[in-house]
Amino acid sequence: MTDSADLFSAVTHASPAQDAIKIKALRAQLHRWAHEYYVKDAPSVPDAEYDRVFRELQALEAAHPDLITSDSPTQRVLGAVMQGLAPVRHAVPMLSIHTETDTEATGAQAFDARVRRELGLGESDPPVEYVAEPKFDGLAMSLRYENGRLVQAATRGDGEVGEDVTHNIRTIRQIPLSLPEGVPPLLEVRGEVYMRRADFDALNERQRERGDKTFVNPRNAAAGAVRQLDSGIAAQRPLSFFAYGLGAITPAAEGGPDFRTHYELLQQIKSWGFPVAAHVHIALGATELVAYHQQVGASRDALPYDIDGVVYKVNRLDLQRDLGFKTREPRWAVAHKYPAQEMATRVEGIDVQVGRTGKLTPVARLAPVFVGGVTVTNATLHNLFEIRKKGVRVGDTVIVRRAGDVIPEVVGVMPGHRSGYVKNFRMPSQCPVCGSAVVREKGEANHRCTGGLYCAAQRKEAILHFAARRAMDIEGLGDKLVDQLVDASVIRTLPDLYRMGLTSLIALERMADKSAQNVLAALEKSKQTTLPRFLFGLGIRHVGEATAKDLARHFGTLDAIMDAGVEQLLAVNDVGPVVAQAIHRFFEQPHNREVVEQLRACGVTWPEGAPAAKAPQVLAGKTVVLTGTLPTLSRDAARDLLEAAGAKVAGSVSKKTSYVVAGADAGSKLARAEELGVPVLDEAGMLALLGAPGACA
Ligand code: 5U1
Repeated sequence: MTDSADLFSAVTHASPAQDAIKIKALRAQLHRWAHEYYVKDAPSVPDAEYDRVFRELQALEAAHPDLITSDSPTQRVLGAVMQGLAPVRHAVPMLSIHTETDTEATGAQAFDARVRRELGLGESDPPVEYVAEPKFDGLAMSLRYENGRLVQAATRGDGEVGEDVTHNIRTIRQIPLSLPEGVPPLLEVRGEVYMRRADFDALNERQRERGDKTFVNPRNAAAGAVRQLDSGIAAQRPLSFFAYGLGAITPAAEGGPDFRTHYELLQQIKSWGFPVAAHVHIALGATELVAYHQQVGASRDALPYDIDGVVYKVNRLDLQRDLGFKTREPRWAVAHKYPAQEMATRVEGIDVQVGRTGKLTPVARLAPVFVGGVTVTNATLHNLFEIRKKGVRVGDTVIVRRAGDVIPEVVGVMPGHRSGYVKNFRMPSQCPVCGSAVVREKGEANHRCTGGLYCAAQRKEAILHFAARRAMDIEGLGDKLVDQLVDASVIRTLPDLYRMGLTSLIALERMADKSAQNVLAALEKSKQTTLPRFLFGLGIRHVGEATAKDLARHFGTLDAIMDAGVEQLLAVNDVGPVVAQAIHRFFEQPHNREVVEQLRACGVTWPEGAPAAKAPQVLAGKTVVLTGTLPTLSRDAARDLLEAAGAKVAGSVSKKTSYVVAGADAGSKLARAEELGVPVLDEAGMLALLGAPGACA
């Protein structure tokens, strides 16, 4: 028996004919779910369910390789590495589009006037009907379907001959590999492959973390991905697609569709399963085109993708035919641009900013430049390695990019613009805000300030973390109040929380007497805490709840932890060199130690003692899900008890869940447990399992 047959036998014992039917059904289901997820943005099943069905299909296909078809969802990444990209002659040339860069009104008016003139329309004739669409900043693509199957994807190239990039385009989940019944036997869908801004940012962040080259903008990242020879690489670069037109298609005389308007054509493309922009709009005459340009321009920053303009097209296809072409550009369409999102300017200095989490970011101070619709004077350089990689120095002329609401960034240096010798930028060794030591962890690109509790830049974040439910659990001390307290200089460091009185609280805007008293009561209550909560609340890098618990269990007292060397810290369960270094460095900073001492002096206390004996690990290897409100235990207390007994507490129910502990008003998790036959316990059942006598409120 082969491996694949082994795999298969685990799935089903059905006959090959039944498997073939099942394979077809699973593919249809996966196609539908992928369309809902990637095209409609409306997922109808959890990812885990998609993965389960995908694996089921994979197993069935492994058992019946002869039934694998190129349009199966399992075949998006084929794994083959191409030798080069083959040329493809387009059946219908891929046209480019004439660009108007004029101001809003004149660009649209000039186009409308030209169309009217060429159509021989007079002043008394009604306005021309147009379709207005966003112009995506990506890469034009032609997708050829034969008998409903994707057979070829080609770039525009010179308009006549492009490159075959089918292997990469197949990895784009928004692009259907097969189309519904009834599509024309020959169909070429044309549109733009692009990268969403969030996907671009995440990709660059990953590149940065790995120390790899970052991409200049989403268009370049998309273009690079599309032209990869290895589709495995393209699959890791998240691409998207919008359709905006057709190329070759079965003629109406041979049973193909007979569209009357461009709008109708777009609706049909959409119903075949392709993403079409939501902002497509029918506009009457120049006035409505101008309004569209302004409206889309105003929301440009909020769009999840880059657009560099809008496109106006005459809606009636018979009028398009009348207008015809001029060289490679249609006379019936025009692109009307927006201000550029990338501009060149001079770096006048490099400052260092400290973020809320202590990260140091070098920021280029720039000669003011109008980019992406605003005047920019600062742009992020991300970190020292980015500066080195891009070779940015003070005095250089650089390209600045500002797209959407994201922080403007320096994406590259214009060669040959450096005047004379300028020193390389160096990161400061002390935090420019608080003077604490600056460190960079091994393998990390970012430098950080170590004065977490003391540094003014990190104050708000440190207080919020300290007050969080899983840390000191100070009810009522949220985002807004912390902002007010820090901005009004009531609080500078954590101990100030316990020093402030009613007067300073009620002096804050919109702070009622009762709320102020509640906050003070919550602060007072928080003074009685546990060592793990306090340790976690300090916000030491890499010290999450679990590590805080391990440290408390191992050392027993805070002083023992504060005085521990790296070697001693390494002896703690799950503490590796990076975490040990971070803890040691944190307590090495006199500022941080001082804050801890002051907190103790303010009355923050916890039971200390010898390293605690480990509770019996009666739930080792078990996964438990908590749902609903338990009669006596808080969610955190229940979690603590379960974890102390060795259980893993998870957020969702699966077949692997050992128990669900359900309280009042338990919802879908309880239903799911019952559906899967997972044992359900109440609080008493859980305590019995732990061998605990009970819990008080
Ligand atoms: N939305 C859209 N973008 N775009 C680009 N439509 C559109 N049409 C194009 C191009 C190059 O060309 C046709 C007018 C041929």
